[in-house]
Formats: sequence, structure tokens, C-alpha cells
Amino acid sequence: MTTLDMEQKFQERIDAEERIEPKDWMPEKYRQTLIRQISQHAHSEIVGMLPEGNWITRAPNLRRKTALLAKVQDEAGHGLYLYAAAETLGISRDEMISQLHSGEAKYSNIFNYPTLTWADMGTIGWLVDGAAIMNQVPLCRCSYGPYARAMVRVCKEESFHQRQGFELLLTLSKGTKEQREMLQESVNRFWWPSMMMFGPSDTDSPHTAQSMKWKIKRFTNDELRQKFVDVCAEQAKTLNITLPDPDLKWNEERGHYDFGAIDWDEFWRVVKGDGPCNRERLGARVRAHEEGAWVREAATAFAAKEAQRRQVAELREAV
Ligand code: FAQ
Repeated sequence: MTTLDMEQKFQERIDAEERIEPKDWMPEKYRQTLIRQISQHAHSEIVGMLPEGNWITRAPNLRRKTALLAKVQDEAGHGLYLYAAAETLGISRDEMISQLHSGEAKYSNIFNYPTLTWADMGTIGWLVDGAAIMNQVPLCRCSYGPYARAMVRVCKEESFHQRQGFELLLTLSKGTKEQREMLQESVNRFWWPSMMMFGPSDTDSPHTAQSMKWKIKRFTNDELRQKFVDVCAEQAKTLNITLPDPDLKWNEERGHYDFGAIDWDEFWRVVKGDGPCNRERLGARVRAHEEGAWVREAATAFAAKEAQRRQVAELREAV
């Protein structure tokens, strides 16, 4: 069979909604696309721990602290499931980590913005996890099995994250004038970067068309962004706040909210390494990796010792 025949057969499997598994034949570009997307996703989860981790010691009470601790810990777990899913495609974790640390690999634009107030903990849950869920629920039906299965668990946890964020903001919305102002100011800062999380508009997205054909993506960037706006515009009413977009208004004919233009120059600046916190975030990751070297060494030594112990026990049993 020629490569062209194999590609055609592969596409037929995709069209028939069959799951692709690690040992199945796949086009090299499909493999590379998945490695790119899954590793970027994993990096986003790990770097995404930093803006919120920054507030754990300053949570206002024990209930908020335990929820925030659990959420940040969950993000670490998501990163690990995703690195494991990417490893099934033939890339090692060390390679992925070194691509992140060298600045070669991307991670979500949103985590290069600072967390300046306690309200940001609620806004991240509401908007950032909200955008993440909107994007990730369809990924549970991604054509690549290990990624799709990882996303099922991730989405369950993300929905708890979104709810705890919204509940935090609802509490602020019913609080003092200062608390209501803190909530509005936080949403003003995070709204547009959250809208950018869905990626460039469809006309400027180099990967969407092929990823839709391969059923890695089930919706385009613009379709998901529109769903997000429609949900948030309604939820903002419950929070008694406005979204910082003078062009946001319900369009009866379309059955959707219209919204204003996104500043794509800002998006590309942040993605290419020049956002408010890019250097700080990468610096923190590299430092954590270096300081964790002794843990990796100890774990490797322990695993080697355990393997040796098991081998000796098996030999003893055999004689
Ligand atoms: N930030 O052609 P497309 C989370 C890049 S997880 C930075 O549209 P694609 C959980 C893109 O990589 C958030 N770069 O590409 C959490 C590509 O560059 P390349 C992460 C971006 O892959 C919550 C170029 O632009 N979620 O938040 C961004 O088809 C709270 C062209 O773009 C995922 O990763 C961006 N926002 O679509 C954690 C979900 N958007 O590689 C902590 C999985 C695009 O050619 C706290 N990923 N780029 O150099 C996806 O669904 C897709 O990869 C998209 C991009 C939709 C992100």
C-alpha cells in the first residue's frame, strides 16, 4: 500500500468516528500536530499554577484556602495526564520540558498576566476555567484516544474550578462597595485576554482547517469564542457587573451576542514572549525544575533499588 492509500484509509477511519490509538498507523503530520497541541496544553496547565499559587498564602479564610489549594493541585495533575498522553506519540517528557524552558514551546497567553487582587482568583475560575471548559469539552471527542480520555477527567475537575470561581465572585458581588469595585476591576483586566485564549480568528489560524478534518478539533476558534461570549454575557448579569466591551449587544437576528474587535497585536506580543509576566513565569518554572533535581534523582535511585530487590526476590523464589 502506498502512503497515499494509507492516508486515505486513515481518513476513512476518522470519518467513521473510530478512535486512533498509539500503536495504529497515523500520518506523520497528525502525530506532530497532536504533540504540538497536547504539549502546549500540558505546559499551560503547569505554568497556569503560578498566577493562582501566588495567592494561596493570602486566601481570606480556611474554606477559600482549601479550595484554591485543591484547584492548583488539580492543574498539576492535568499537566501530568497530558504529558503522559503526549509521550504515547513518541516524545519524551524531558524533551517537552526543555522546549518549554528554552521558550521554544508555547503555552496559553492568559498565564502571562499578573494576579493583582484576591478577586482575580474568582475571575480566573469564572473566565479562564470557563474558556478552558468551552474549549476542552469537545476535546473529549478528539480522534486520538489517549488525549480524549485524559480530557474527560480534566473537564470534570475544570467544572469544579469554574463553579468555585463564580461562587467567589458572587460573594464579592453581594459584599461592600470596595469588594464590588475589586470584582469589576478584575473582570475588566481579564476579559480580553480570556477571549484571546481561543486562538486567532479562523481566517488567521494556520492549523484549524486540518485539525477539524482530522477531528482533533470539533469546533473552530471563532465558534467556541462566540459560545463563550453568549454564556458570559448572561452570567455577568447575575454578578451585577459589565463586561468591558462597548460593542457587546444581543443580536436578535443572529441569536448571538455581537462583540468588539480583539487586539490581535497584543495577543501575538504576549504569545511571542513579551507579555507582562512572560519572563517571570518562565524564570519560576526553570527555578522549580532545578530545585527539584534532587527529587528526580532520589526517585530514580529508589526505582532502581526496588527493581533490584524484586529481581533478587524472584531469583530466590526460582531456586
Ligand atoms: N495562547 O492555528 P491555531 C487552561 C498559537 S488550559 C498561546 O489556532 P491550534 C486550564 C498556536 O499554538 C489553556 N498560543 O492553533 C487552566 C499556534 O502556534 P504554533 C490551554 C496560542 O492549535 C485554567 C498559533 O497560535 N488550553 O487554561 C493560543 O489549532 C486555569 C496558531 O493558532 C489548551 O491548550 C493561545 N491562547 O488552536 C489552568 C487547549 N492560541 O503551534 C490553570 C488545547 C493559539 O503554530 C488555571 N488546545 N495559539 O507555533 C487547543 O484547543 C488549540 O491548540 C488552540 C489553538 C485552540 C489553543
